[in-house]
Amino acid sequence: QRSEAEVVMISVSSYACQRRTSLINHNAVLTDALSLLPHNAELNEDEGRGLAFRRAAAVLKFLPEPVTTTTPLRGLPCLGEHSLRVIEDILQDGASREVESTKRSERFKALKVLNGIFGVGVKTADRWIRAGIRYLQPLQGSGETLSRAQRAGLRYYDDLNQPVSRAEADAVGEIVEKAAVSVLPGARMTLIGGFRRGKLTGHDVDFLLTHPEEGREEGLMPKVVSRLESEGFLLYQKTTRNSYLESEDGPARSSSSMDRFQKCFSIFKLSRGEEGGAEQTGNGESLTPSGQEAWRAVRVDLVVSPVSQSAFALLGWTGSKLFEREMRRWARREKAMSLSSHALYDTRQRRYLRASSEEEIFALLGLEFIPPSERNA
Ligand code: DGT
Ligand code: MG
Repeated sequence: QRSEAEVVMISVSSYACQRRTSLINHNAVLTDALSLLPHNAELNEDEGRGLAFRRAAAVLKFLPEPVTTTTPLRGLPCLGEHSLRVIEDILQDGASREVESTKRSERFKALKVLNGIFGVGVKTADRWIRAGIRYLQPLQGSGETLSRAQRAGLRYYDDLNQPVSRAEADAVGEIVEKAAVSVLPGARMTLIGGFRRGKLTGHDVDFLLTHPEEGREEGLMPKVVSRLESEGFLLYQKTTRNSYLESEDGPARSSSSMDRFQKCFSIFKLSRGEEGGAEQTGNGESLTPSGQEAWRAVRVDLVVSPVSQSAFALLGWTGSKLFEREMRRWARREKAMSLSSHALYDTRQRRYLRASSEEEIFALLGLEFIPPSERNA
C-alpha cells in the first residue's frame, strides 16, 4: 500500500495549467489565509513572493481532500517553507499569527477599503495610505485628484463590492447581445471570465464579442457602447484600444490587427428583481416594494476580437488569472513559445501558430485540454 504522500506526489504538476482545479475547494480555510499574504508582499514591492503564495494556495485548492497535517505536503511543488509554516500554524492552533496580525493591521484594513474602489490599484492605495488616507470619507475631502474611473468607483462603491450573481450576469448578457446584434447582425457574444468557469458569483461580468467574418468586427465596440449608452444602461465606460504593443506578453503584431482589438471597462445600470429588464431606461430613481433602489451598479468588461484571434482571446479571458499566468510560463519555459490573448508565437520557428479553438491551443502547447470548469486554480 502506498502512503498518502506518495499518492499526492505522483499527481501534482508544478504548473497549474497541468492540473484540473474545480470549484470544490477542500482547503478553503488554508487557501483563504494564504491568499491574504500576497497583498502584503506585493505592497512591499515583492511580487515574486506574492506569486509564491498564490501558487501555494493553488496547489492546496487542487488537493482532493482536506489537509490535516503538513507531512504529506512536504515534497509537493510550490509549497515553500513560509507557506508550510502558515499551514502548520493553522492546523495546530486554528490560526496563523502572521495572517491574523496582517488582518488586524491598519494598513491592511485601509488597503482593503481603498483597493475596493474601482480604478484604484495597489500602488495608488499605498500612496494614499502613506498620505494618511484610510477610509472613503477622508478620501472625498482630501483634495486628492481622482480619475473619472475612481469617482465612479466611489459613487457606486457599495454596489460594486456586492458580488454579481449568475442571474445578473445572464441579464447583462442578454442586454449586451441584443445591442451587439442590432448594430452588427451576426455578431457573436460569449460569456468569459469566472462565470465561464462555473463560478456562481463574480466581481464583474466579462464578455467577448466577435463576428464569424474577419474584419466585420472592426468598429464594433464604439457602436455597441453608444447603443448601450443611448438605452441608458451605462453609468460609466472607458473604451481603450488594444494595448498589445506595450504588453508584457509576446512580440508585437502589425498595427492593423492591433486597432481591431478593443476593450471596454464599464459600470452597468441593471434593474433589480426582474433581472431580464431589457425594457429598462434611464429613470432609475424609483424604489422596489422592499424599499431598495430599483437598480444596481454592476461592473462589466467587454472585449472585441477578430475571429482569427478569438480562440486566444477566449482562452486568455477565461482565467483564472493564475491559470493564465501558468500557461504563459509553461509556453515560455517548456516550449520556447510566447502565448498571449492574441496569438501564439514559436520563437524557434519564428512564426505565429494559428488556432481556431482552445483545444488546438492546448495541443500546440503539448498540454492536455483542461475545460473552463477545471481552470479554477
Ligand atoms: P471575478 O473576480 O469574479 O471577476 O473573477 P474572474 O476570473 O472573472 O477575473 P477577472 O474578471 O478579473 O478576469 C478574467 C480574466 O480576464 C482573467 O484571466 C484575466 C483576464 N483579464 C482581465 N483583465 C484583463 C486585461 O486588461 N487584459 C487582458 N489581456 N486580460 C485581462
Ligand atoms: Mg470577471
